[in-house]
Amino acid sequence: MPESTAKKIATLRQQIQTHNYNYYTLDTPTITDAEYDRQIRSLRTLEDKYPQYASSESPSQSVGGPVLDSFNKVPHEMAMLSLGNVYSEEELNEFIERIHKRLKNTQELIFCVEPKLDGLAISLLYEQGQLIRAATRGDGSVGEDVTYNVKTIKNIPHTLQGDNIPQRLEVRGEVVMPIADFHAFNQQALANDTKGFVNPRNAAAGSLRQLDSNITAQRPLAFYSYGIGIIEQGSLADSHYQRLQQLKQWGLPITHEITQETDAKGCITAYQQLLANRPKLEYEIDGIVYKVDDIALQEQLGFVARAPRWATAHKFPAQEEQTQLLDVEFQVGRTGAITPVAILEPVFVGGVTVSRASLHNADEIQRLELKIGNTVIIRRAADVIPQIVKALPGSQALKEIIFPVSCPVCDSEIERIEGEAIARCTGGLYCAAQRKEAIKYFASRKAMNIDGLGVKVVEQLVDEHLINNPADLFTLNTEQLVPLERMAAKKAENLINAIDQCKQTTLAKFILALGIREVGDATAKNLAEHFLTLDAIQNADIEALEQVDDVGEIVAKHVVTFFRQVHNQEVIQALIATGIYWPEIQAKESHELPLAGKTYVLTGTLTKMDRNEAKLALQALGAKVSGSVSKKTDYVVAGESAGSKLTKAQDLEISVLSEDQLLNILNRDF
Ligand code: 5U1
Repeated sequence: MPESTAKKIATLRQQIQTHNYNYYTLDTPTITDAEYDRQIRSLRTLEDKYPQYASSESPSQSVGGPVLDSFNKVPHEMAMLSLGNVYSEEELNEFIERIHKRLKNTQELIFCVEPKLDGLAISLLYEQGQLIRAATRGDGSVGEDVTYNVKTIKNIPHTLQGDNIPQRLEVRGEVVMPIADFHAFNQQALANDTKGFVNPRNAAAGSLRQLDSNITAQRPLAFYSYGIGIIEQGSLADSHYQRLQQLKQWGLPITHEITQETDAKGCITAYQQLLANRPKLEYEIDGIVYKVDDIALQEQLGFVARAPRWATAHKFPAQEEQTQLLDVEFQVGRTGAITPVAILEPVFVGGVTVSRASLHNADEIQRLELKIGNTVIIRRAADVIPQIVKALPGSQALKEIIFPVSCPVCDSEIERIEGEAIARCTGGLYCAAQRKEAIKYFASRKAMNIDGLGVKVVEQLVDEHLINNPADLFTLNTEQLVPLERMAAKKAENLINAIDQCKQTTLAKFILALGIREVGDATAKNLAEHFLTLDAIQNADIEALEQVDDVGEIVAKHVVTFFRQVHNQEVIQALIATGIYWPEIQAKESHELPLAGKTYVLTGTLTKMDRNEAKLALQALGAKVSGSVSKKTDYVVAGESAGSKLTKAQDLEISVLSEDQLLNILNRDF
């Protein structure tokens, strides 16, 4: 074994510890993440190759340890206490009053004021500057040994840096999952179809209490110190605030919002400032802690009933409460999106009374396994809309939640495209919820181009009940318009003329103006040129629609469903009855093209051109290209990994072409 190996390992460990300190304590990394990863990898490679140098203190150990059967019990040498609470300025004054009384003095007190993190309390034991054990709080007297797990938390130093480090030092603090990491973790869980966590606190607790520390190592946890337990053979400052600064010097993280305040007034100002800043903090907090700063006074005050007399927590309004799910309503948005909304027994949470919460879509109801009558947990983090995070397991369930099949506003069909989360009402022209948007779109420049019928005018016309759908525009007269805001007689007259003039249009613009989902101007033009008449488009089935350039299965379904709605048909008839007209479209002389009258289906992966290119090239030669195989199909072009369409073609004895055969046809000199 080369003599320099031990030295190499020691140097790498030292370098990595310095980078950890620079990154986590000083917030000023001096190397890139990639370089840091390279150093960790080099160290691990050496440690794997020369196991005689393995050390539990090595920074490489922050990837996890052996899988345990259970956690060992750890008796705390000094009990881990809990905190009393105050809920108002008055109660804070009483707390301070009690301290003055006990100390038998009235001199001004200095308080160290810290955010109260909403995580999991732990104790870290350092001997000769090395982290040798980490334990949960447990019942305050006995905790659980979570050393392997804690060593994976990136901002916890395995070795303290600097001078005057006591021989034995117990540091206490909170493990949290930062809010941004919590959201990213849940997002990933959703994508992987695995369970996420209800809130950052549960995420921290669930991640830390893993018997396999390799799992903990993959969780984005962070630690912040708030106090000291045992100190042996070493002395520390006699101010709590200074002690926290000392911990920071040694490489232990502390929160950024720690201040020193004088008496109640300063404490209350700090409370209000922290509460206002709460939405911007990187970690979740549930209050503020006021501590007598002078350690000698702390010792004089002592404890009562397992809580110190020298400290108290001032809680913020709770961000989670439980209540009952009374019902679910289905709201229809401006674009027809159907949103389930939970109706709740009103509950005070996050500083406001909440009686409704969006359930977003049908998948969310399923994910939460929600039933009417359930007791649910409502979460309203500051400035965030209220959310149902969980139904309490085993709570009463009175009724299933049934997603409607027809629109609760206009009774048109509700459509949900496979793979899309949102369900939508298809009564675009008629539905009262979509009225304003439908009319604005109808009148817009690229559709019917009604000059002077802007967004504001449409809104007033609908609000004043002068129109309910686009056809009603053609019944308006100047007398009805003049009383509207900023509508002089001349303007009203111009608008009536513009409405009248728009009647002369094109079939493509009329189709576009109907506002069918995913039918933009190019698709509307293709539909018009392909089918030539409105009747033909209205009567086309999915297969026929799929013959049109740029129309796939989804758009074809939207078109069919739109025209199937009786209410939409009625509005279209009313529009035509107003005298809207367009010039007849001449059919393109496609029968003269070489592939006229032939229907092709493309399936599987084409390697020499993409599917759309092939479709356009075939259409340019007069062929129809369909998305599905039927008796009407003449040829199926089968690319790599062709599946059910190829099988169907074989069953129906339809000619199957390879990609090369297709290329021969496209390149032929007709
Ligand atoms: N910031 C902070 N949180 N926290 C929690 N300080 C703090 N101190 C605590 C607890 C339970 O207890 C000591 C005062 C004993």
